Amino acid sequence: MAKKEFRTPEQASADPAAIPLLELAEAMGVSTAFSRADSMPPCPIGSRGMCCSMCLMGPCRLTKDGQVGVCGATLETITARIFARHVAAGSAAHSDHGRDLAFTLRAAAKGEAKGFKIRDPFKLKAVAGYLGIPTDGRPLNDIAVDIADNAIAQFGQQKGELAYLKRAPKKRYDLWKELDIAPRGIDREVVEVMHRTHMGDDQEAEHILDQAMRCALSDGWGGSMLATDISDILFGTPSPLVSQVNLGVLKDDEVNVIIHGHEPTLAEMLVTAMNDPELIAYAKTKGANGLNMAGICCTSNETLVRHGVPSAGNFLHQELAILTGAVEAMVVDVQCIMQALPNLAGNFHTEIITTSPKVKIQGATHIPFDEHNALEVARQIVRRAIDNYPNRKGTTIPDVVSDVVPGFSHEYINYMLGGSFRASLRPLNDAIMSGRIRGVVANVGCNNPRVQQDGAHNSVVAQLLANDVLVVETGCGALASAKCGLLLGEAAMEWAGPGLREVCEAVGIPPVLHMGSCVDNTRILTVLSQMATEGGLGEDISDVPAVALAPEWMSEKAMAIASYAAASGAYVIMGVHNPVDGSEEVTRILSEGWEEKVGGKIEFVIEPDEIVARSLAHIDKKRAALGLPAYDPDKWGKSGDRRMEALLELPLDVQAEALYGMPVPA
Ligand code: XCC
Ligand code: SF4
Repeated sequence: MAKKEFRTPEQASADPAAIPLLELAEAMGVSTAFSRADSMPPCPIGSRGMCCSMCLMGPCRLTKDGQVGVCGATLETITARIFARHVAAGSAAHSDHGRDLAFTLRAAAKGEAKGFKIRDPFKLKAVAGYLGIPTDGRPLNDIAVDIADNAIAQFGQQKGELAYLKRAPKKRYDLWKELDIAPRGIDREVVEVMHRTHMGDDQEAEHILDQAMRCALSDGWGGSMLATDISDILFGTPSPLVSQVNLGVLKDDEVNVIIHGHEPTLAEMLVTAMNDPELIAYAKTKGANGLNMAGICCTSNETLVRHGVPSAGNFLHQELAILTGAVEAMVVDVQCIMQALPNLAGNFHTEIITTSPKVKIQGATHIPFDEHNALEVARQIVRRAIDNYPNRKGTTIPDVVSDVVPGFSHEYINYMLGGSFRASLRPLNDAIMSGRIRGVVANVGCNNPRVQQDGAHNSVVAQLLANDVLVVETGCGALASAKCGLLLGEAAMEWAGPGLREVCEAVGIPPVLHMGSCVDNTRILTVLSQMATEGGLGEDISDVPAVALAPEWMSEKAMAIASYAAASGAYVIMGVHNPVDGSEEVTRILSEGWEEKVGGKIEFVIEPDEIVARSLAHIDKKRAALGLPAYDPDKWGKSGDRRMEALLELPLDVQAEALYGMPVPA
């Protein structure tokens, strides 16, 4: 066997904050996901979707086309089954998060969840409207109980269809009905994937993958969309604010509490507890100057976009944060939490605290909460963190932070483009139609230690901006852009092409919009639906010059998102490697097959340059199909701030003549 190759820190991460900490890990002789990935290459059979373990006659490891499992299953059946199960797990994770929020909303409205209340009555009424719940003259809490009950019922619904499907363009909705992939109930679709992929059931790849689409749609237009909506009702709909991102947000002289995972519920209460004067005073008695909260992954995105709680970074920063030695408590809830954390934390004073009744990790302290006692539990956790502060030894906090302006909900994008009285996406559609903006790309998804951290995210986003593509982001992709300064109006404008820059300057937005956490990819579905129905960009999501990317994905949730995006009509490109590579037929179904069927598709493309090339080609193809002018960067950049800058270089009288049409009097 060839000797294992370990990457240098610079090869492992594009983020300068990661470098000193990866060096420290090496010096300490402790492993991280980066080094573990180097020392354990992926299984060559499993990574291509060729290992079936769905019954005990196997596992059957197929190595070439034509081979079959003990039961006779072909490679395409096996690969499709594995893909579908990943989609089911991802959908289950997102949707279960939505379910818990529905229960929290119910408890809050009934006055049974101390600290929680309805923060956004406008959103409450909008959601009631989608669900057909009357609002006129009714107390907010009564409406909220009805919304919660309706949402909870959609999880267990057996027949009919999910209420939010009608939020898609009519053409899309009709297509789902016609193809019989309109999801009936959220839990039902997950269960049906599990059933159909059990040994001896559905054995036609395309048919299995149809159910994968239906299951994913129940996440995108069901569980995840409800999670976003209910979070907005309970915690507020995001609007832009200023904050900071990267490990430099940790404070050398304060008690650092990191929240990590996905659900905003406990994190919201931690925000309250961390601002409690009594607890701040208590921290001072332990020699700390105050309390500092920061996030990792999507719990971070939730609190970043709503409260401006700084983010310590994305997925691959979770271990690096502990390596700073400055974290008193890392409070985790659900999803994307590495089991390596407690072991690594054992080298420092950091306490890992699991808080979800669903997640226990050996070596971590378990302090479970539910919506009824979240505030109390949050206070208890903060107290523990403070008590841990005197145990801190040396720290290595990289002096790296970026300013960010996150918080672009679809409501805010409408408002900012149209104003409060005529909120609409009209100006965005117009800008795309004129060609100032070439198209829209959603860059989302994880980090994956198999590829350089943030390397692909940064590369594709920079190239897309230069090509006048407006970029919207969520999840760890958004945090990657945040860390490299792309989520800030002025600095990021330097990256934008001339047309995109004009539009962003006119509206006052950065060219990369942070729209929230992974479940908030549903905000992107809403924007795309609205673009498709606003006029001028066709009448379905598949008509819009838009692409979705996950260049560094790793989680099953990313597969669910990719599948619902494709089933909604989007072209999705995923990086890293092709998990269905073992079957040419399954690779074909997900791309050409789905494109013929639903107008959207999934392709796996590793090279960032190729991802960009395919994205631009797709955008241009859609522009041409809509009869829009071909993209021409030379047409733009002669107005807006660029024009002002050029003007300011000229003699004063020329400036005045250009600006006011008359020379300045001497
Ligand atoms: Fe997890 Fe949502 Fe992926 Fe990041 S991006 S690694 S899923 S935290 Ni959704
Ligand atoms: Fe093997 Fe078939 Fe069992 Fe899969 S279901 S493990 S292919 S025998």
